Amino acid sequence: MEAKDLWIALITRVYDQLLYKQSSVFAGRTDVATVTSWSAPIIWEGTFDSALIDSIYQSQNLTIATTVFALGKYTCFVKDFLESAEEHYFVGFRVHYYLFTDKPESVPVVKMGEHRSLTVQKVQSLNRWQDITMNRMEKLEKLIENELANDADFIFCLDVDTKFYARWGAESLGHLVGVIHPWLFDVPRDQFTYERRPESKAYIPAGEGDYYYAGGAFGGSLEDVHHLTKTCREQLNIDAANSIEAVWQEESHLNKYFLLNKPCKLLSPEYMWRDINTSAAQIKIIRFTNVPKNYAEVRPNP
Ligand code: UD2
Repeated sequence: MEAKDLWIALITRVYDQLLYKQSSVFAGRTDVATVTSWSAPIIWEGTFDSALIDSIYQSQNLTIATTVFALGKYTCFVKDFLESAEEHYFVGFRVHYYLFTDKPESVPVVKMGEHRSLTVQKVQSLNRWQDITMNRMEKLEKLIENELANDADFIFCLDVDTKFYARWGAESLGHLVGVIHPWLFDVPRDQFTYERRPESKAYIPAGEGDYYYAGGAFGGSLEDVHHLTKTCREQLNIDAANSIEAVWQEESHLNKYFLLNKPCKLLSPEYMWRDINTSAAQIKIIRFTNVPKNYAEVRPNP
């Protein structure tokens, strides 16, 4: 064989191996759907190259605003949330946490990395957990409107009774991003716990809906998340005026919003799992998970 042929054979072999690596490592999940019917990617372990993603986004000097609410006894979750976020969440990026609490004095001091900061905002205490969770939409809408314009490029809005265990990085960025709910990712659509009463603005009729999204994590560009939070706040207000509260409060309205405004990227339940001690065949890595809690102990009302 001539040197030239040898060279071509070698190149072809390397190329094939690269292709194999691409297909097996980055598109090799046949056990789960990795794209929606509107061509949005669904991010699972094994569908992206974290080093490549970081190299693309890190040069852009992005700031990720990240919001959490800790009212009443939920302040007990703040330390683990922040400490674990510092270890795993957008490492190497600028992150500005905004913590809304009725007890700023009980916010623990957590050492922040370079270009990472925490702003604590005092909010009024509320007597019903349902009001606390629903009220977040209005607070987020106002935060984006009044404070974030020159301070962030993207925003993620997260539950606080949670903990990071592995990378959550730039693979999650997009202009409108939802997380598939950890309890409803592998059940038929007719079991989704959408609001089913036509009287509510969150109503989704049987036979409709794409996914069931978690209320505890969503994000995107400031503009898109502003539109989302404003719309959900308006719909929640209309429901309140009509004396109806959707079955899962703002999560029901979020699901209605995502039905009408399709997210450009979906994060798998790796990004909001049930509990670190629970497993499922499809979950190869737990990135972010709920922390088990005694509802009767931490919530202000049953
Ligand atoms: C689900 C959703 C949650 C919300 C709720 C319906 C997930 C993982 N969680 O969780 O986002 O949509 O259903 O309303 O998708 N909070 C306080 N103090 C309180 C009560 C709540 O600060 O006394 C805040 C806190 O940030 C907490 C969040 O509200 O993380 C959601 O409350 P939850 O975790 O009790 O709601 P849960 O578990 O039903």
